[in-house]
Amino acid sequence: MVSHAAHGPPRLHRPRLAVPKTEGSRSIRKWTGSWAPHVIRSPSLPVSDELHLPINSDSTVPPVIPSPTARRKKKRQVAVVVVAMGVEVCVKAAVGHPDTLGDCPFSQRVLLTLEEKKVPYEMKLVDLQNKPDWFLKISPEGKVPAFNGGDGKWIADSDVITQVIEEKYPTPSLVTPPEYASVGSKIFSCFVMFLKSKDPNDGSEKALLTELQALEEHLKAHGPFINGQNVSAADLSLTPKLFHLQVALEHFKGWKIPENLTNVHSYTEALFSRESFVKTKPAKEHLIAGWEPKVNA
Ligand SMILES: N[C@@H](CCC(=O)N[C@@H](CS)C(=O)NCC(=O)O)C(=O)O
Repeated sequence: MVSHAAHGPPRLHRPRLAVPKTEGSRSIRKWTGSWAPHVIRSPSLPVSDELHLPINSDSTVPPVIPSPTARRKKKRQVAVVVVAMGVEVCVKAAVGHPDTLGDCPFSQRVLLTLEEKKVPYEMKLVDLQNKPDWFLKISPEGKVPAFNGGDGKWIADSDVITQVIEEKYPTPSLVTPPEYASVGSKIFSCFVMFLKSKDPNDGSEKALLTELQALEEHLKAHGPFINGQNVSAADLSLTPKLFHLQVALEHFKGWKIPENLTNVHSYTEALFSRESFVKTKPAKEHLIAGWEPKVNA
């Protein structure tokens, strides 16, 4: 994974080509300029078919030998190389640490989806405190995640992005059956209400417990995951939110998910220890730093 914390997408330059003297019937061209050659975006090529091109100045471009007539007519030639653009995702950088992955659960949801499907991607960290111009151009609302599937078109919103990823990379399927799609969907808003609440009697804790209890019952009947034996999109949406809930409520309120919700506990343990999650999770201190201003507002 490559991150471009403070910089935008790499600029593309036309190469400077030197056409050396003809050696016998072959003409060898060498790159004399810096990378990169003129690029044609080719969304039709799958990422795995990306062409790996010579990139140092000594590299030899496979010779294209024009006929003598063509050579006379066309003195200057431009090499055109086809490169498949890869998947790119803009995600939140940690507060105060623009080079470190941050604590956006919606960004993590997208990363989890790509990781579970083993789609290679380039991650671009965005400092939301200081949004760069290149980011505001591709995400006018200034929100992460933003996703480019390789065709240069940027899309926002994790609901839309994960749907697009599912359509483009259907294997393994992460489709959640419609009847289970909203399981756990109110937990995050209830958690935020309770976290920000300064009134212990405003019902926000009870509302969160009701939602966690509903998840417990669903998992008991259909688990271990929302859609049974296999992880699906609903789990990948909920897991980062449950991580925020667990870390932030313990830190700010000394509150933990009740022990009797055993299925919820097994669920979070199973998901938090998955490779995809370990690879994409925020550090606890960054998650806490992300919530601090909202809790103390
Ligand atoms: N509904 C959006 C929510 C995305 C969102 O709210 N992202 C937050 C970061 S977690 C954001 O970019 N906020 C803009 C800001 O903080 O300036 C999604 O699912 O992608």
